[in-house]
Amino acid sequence: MKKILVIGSAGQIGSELVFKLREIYGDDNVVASDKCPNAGKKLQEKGCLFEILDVTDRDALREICKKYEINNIINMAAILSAVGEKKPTLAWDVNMGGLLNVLEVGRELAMEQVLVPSSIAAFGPETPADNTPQETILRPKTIYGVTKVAGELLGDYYVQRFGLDVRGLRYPGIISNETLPGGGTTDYAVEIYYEAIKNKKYTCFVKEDTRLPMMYMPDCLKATIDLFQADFSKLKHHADFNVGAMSFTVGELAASIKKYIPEFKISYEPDFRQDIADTWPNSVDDSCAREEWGWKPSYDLDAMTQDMLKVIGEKYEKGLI
Ligand code: VAH
Repeated sequence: MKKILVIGSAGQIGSELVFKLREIYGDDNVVASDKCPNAGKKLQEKGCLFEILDVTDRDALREICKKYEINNIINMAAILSAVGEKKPTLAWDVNMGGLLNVLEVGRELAMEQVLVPSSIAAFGPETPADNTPQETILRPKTIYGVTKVAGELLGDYYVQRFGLDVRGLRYPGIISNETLPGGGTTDYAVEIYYEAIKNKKYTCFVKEDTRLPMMYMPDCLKATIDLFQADFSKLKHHADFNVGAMSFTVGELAASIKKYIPEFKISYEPDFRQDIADTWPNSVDDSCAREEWGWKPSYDLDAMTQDMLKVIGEKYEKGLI
């Protein structure tokens, strides 16, 4: 029986992954955790098992794993790229200190699996930008990217040195309508939909021709669970799978929205996050994920835009946003 601990359950991905895992493995076999007590209240109101946990506290992590007999950990706790550039030592402490705690507790308690996501932020300006290969130059220019490269290497080390089953995906920008992202460079691709519904206009903090790999949350959850459920013996890679779904510029995103909200207006005021976005690829080659565990995305830009505008529009009508 899998008993799964999700760390960072208040975050953009964690807050939806918890419910997907509960559907598959049963409500009593998924424990949500986060350092944010308020998030815990919301999750508990929805019936989730919840524990307050700061991923940098190894003893607390170990106690929770023992209390619930956890045998699988999914760690979604992270300081993302934009906040990381403002607080680099915090990003290191959470992203690396937290990861080491998860790997060590996973090793000590002989976990079945530890899933620790990476990001396209692991790539840098020297990396081939189009159809970025699985094996390539990893010289990121953000502390977030540094922690993602180091995290991939540390995860793979725990596989080969201790035989711990560690897996991870290089998430692209993730777009969703449940929990707002917190402090990423790709947040514009979420904000734009909310502003289009509420104000019919948006001022974007990166330029119109900024092209990045992106993925809709349903595909993000599908990729995460497909990798989580994959046969370990078929994996040639472990903590660093490229996964792709789509790649678009801000201009293309705005045009997709205008198909449904013709009066939508966008303007551009690039800030420091433009410099981060400029170091990331335009698109990725995810053939290894497709070959090793059958990855296949479902959503393209227009399908995502239709669903985002529908769900956010309904929330707006109900006065929820
Ligand atoms: C960020 N949303 O913008 C994250 C993600 C690829 C970007 O890792 O920092």
